[in-house]
Amino acid sequence: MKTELKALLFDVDGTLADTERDGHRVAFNAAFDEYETGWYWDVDLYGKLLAVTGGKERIKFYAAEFLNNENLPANFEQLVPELHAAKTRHYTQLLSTGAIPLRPGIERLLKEARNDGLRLAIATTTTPDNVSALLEHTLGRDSLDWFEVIAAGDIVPAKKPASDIFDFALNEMKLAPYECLAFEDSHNGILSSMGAGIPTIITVNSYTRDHDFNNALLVLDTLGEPDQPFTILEGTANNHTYVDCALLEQLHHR
Ligand code: XBP
Ligand code: MG
Repeated sequence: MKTELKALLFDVDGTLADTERDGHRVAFNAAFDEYETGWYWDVDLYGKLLAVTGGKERIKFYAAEFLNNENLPANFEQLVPELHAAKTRHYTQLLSTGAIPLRPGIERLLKEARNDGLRLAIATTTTPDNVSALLEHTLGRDSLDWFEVIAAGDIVPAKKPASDIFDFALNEMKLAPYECLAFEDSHNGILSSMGAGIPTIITVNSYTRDHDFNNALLVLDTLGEPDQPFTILEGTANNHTYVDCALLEQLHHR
């Protein structure tokens, strides 16, 4: 018996929008300047730091891996949440300028899915304010209501690659994983979504192009648009050139 596709669950950073290099990274550096830490995360270093999800966790990982203990401020443990709050302020301010657009196909697919009666949710490690700011400044304030659940940040104790954030969203929606599809962009992301048992479609970005996406339903460069076809990196898409609900139904029934 075929199971009906009922819901789409989206990651945010790297999936809805290319936020890491020109968004989060820039905001971390602005916070480091504000607090005069003397730290600077360049594009390459930030790629290494993305191994750890969550901003507070990433700062601690940086300190552990890239700084000598004697270079750490005495009040480091207390400083981390302060730095992170400043980073969130800088990041949401940056988004309010419209600096970061949605990735190709995202707006089109979200609207089509809503029209087709598919339920929508978000599952991300980023701070809830960041999700609201991105949606508000790309799709408009009303778009927050398009998502039945916005599962974000510290709402679960264990961030991706743990499956907790997707488990949380499924539980809130009273859905089984096989009734859904997830959209992710990274190795940690697919470990989380597939850990929750949700078949997953990947759109890569410059930081995640070489990640291991074993068992993804499909790996693409973007979701594509009618006039801007996707490139398939792994899998098959039955002659489709962009991701629409018809393709999602086919993938889901495989
Ligand atoms: C996204 C992240 C986030 C952001 C920073 O991972 O790792 O930590 O970089 O967000 P994913 P905060 O896309 O796999 O959910 O600073 O708000 O924690
Ligand atoms: Mg991501």
